[in-house]
Amino acid sequence: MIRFMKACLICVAGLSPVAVAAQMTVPVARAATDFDTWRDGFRETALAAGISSKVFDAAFRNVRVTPRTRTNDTNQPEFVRPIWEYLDDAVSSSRISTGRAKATELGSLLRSIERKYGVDSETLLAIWGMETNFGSFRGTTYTIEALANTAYDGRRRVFAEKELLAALEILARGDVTSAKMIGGWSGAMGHTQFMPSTYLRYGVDQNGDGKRNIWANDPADALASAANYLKRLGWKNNVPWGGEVTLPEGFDYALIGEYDTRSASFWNTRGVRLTDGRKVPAHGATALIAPAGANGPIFAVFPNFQVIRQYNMSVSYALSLGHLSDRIAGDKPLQTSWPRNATPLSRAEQHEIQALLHKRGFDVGVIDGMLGPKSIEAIQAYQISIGALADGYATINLLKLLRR
Ligand SMILES: [Ca+2]
Repeated sequence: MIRFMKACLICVAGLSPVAVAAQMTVPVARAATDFDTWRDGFRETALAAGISSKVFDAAFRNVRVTPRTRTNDTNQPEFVRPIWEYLDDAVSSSRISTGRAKATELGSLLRSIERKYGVDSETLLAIWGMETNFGSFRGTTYTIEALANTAYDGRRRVFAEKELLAALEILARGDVTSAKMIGGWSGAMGHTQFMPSTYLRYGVDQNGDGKRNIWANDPADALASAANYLKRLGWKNNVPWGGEVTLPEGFDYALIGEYDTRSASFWNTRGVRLTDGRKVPAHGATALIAPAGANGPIFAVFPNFQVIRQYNMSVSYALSLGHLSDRIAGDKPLQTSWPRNATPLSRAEQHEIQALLHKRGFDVGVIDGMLGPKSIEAIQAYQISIGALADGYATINLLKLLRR
């Protein structure tokens, strides 16, 4: 284990994964044999799927077990990161200012993408900023090696092997050479961190050189590809994703919930307002979400929010992306502060909350330690049943109540 951690420090220091693997002694020597077994089996799958042996063997020529991929994959944080910490990083002042600078620098490119795909430049800049800090952290891992390690590791084998087949198809087409197919350890590639299957489906050639090149320093193809993806997911141009709102005294918190969509007039009649005092604008099905409960900011979210959620399933990601795009466009920071002194819950405690709610007959959906919209609804139902404020927010106190 100590050896493993040392190896990881070495790889942070900049040695290539292959060099790191070469320095590992006993554990890797054993694992490598198993890796070869996995690779030979997957080779048959790939050949049956139409990948030529020439493409496969060239793509896998120096691919080894890499401690980088495996440690990153297994060292998921034990505590669930509070949404405000996520937003602090994602919507930092330097990211906002870089986004504004890029808006000027790449104005004509962004306008041409917007005309073609109907996705505004601030949203694209926010994606670019969130994914790779505007292209500055596009990863250093050979995508085949990244995915091969995930597949070999076993826990996400089906997913990783499907993406590997897509990556091999990209190489077979000659869209990029294996030397240039570089990305993150998860297998996401280029400026907007597309998985290989996403690239095959949504990648486009924006700069007109006949190739869909999301790996180049020129971000044109990657940004247009992200715009194309959002468009295909149903993005509506010139419509906000949502906005922070204020609630009137005595508001019924049971109405809050991502699945509980209503018309703007429904919310306006009940006294909901944007933080600048304006009425909630009519942009179709609108829900209210309270990601940190009644003591944090509340948001009205429109259909574009759901488009972002399909792009990346995390609510923290979707809110950060939306808010970053607003800030790049010149909007103010959030008006309500987050409950920053709240004790973060661990994945295990969230799991326990779900299990205890389930035991009491509340439908939490899948009991997986992740509190999605279904679990939030179950918390609200429980809160209503005990006469508490139904904001759906999971806290240590809620867990203590459930344990009784
Ligand atoms: Ca191109």
